[in-house]
Amino acid sequence: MPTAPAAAGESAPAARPRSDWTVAEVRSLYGRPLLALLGDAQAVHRQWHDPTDVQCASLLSIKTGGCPEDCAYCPQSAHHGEVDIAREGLMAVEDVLRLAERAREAGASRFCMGAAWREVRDGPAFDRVLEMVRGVRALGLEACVTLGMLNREQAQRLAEAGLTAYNHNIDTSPRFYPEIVSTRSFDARLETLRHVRDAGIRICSGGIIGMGEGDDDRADMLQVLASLDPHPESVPINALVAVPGTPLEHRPPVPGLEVARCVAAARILMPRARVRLSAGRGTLSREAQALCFLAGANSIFYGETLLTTANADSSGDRDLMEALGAADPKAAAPDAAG
Ligand code: SAM
Ligand code: DTB
Ligand code: SF4
Repeated sequence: MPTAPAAAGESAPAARPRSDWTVAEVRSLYGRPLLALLGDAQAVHRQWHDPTDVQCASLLSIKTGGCPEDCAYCPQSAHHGEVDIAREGLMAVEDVLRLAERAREAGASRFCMGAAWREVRDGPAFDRVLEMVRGVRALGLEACVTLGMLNREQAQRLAEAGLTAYNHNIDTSPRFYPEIVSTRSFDARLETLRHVRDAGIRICSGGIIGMGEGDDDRADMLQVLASLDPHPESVPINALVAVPGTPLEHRPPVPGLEVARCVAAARILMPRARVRLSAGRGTLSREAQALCFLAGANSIFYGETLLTTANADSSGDRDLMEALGAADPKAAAPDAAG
């Protein structure tokens, strides 16, 4: 396997993280022997973060299904008529805030709201989402939304409502992207991220592994994320949840060691980011998850459901956090990073 120049020592806390990684460098890093990669990732992680600090983010689908986009992985696309999913219109503000309060009581520090929209359209629905953002912030929680594509003014309005972060994943490599999404371009994703950044909102952007891409695609996806300057404050690493009725329904689960490799590379490339072990965590063993936390993951989605699929079981998560000596989710406070 190819080896890369020592990565860990390059990232002293005082140094500015690099945004000039080349594709060749990142592919070489990604292909390092796993034990070497994990060791370096752990060293970088300890330089920049408290290793016992694991952020718990809560996720809610505020508008479900019937999305006009054709994303092969997504159960919410209207193109996948065979998926067994109940479409729901945009939720009422009071209902969202009640659930946000409950998530806060359960220990979440960030409340993330997702809508199955291709893009934001100005009007009453967007106004309602702005109201939700203001309400979640008023509860003392960080607020994150993922609403599809945004223009400059919409990003500005979200910033004015107090939004902490905007989630917009690049999903995979530029090369593999057209095999997964046919209704929008990779560049359009980057444009929305520019609008988010220019409005002063933190960026949450990552991707999905296990869709049939190769290691070079995984590396290239991370290279694009690590080329953003500054880096995204949060980087969700999702393992595909293969939902029956989607074109990717028969994809085998991603082995835990591959998730750990991806997390480790993300940690080395983006030392300051919160790397979130996101969808697909429910099928990983406790030991595989522990390896991912050692590799530098420091955030999870906590709660019984993701958007439409089951998440890892919450009581199992509490036991796991206790067994690992990670900070008690109930004591988690909103933080300055991520
Ligand atoms: N519609 C908006 C968009 O696409 O930006 C926001 C919601 S969308 C469901 C948010 C992200 O969830 C996607 O970008 C994708 O990375 C992730 N996602 C969706 N379905 C998934 C699945 N089956 N497995 C893993 N991640 C998934
Ligand atoms: C992210 O990267 N993963 C979350 C969140 N951002 C919005 C979504 C995961 C969705 C998994 C499939 C589902 O539950 O529908
Ligand atoms: Fe729609 Fe987002 Fe799902 Fe794509 S990922 S189908 S844009 S909800």
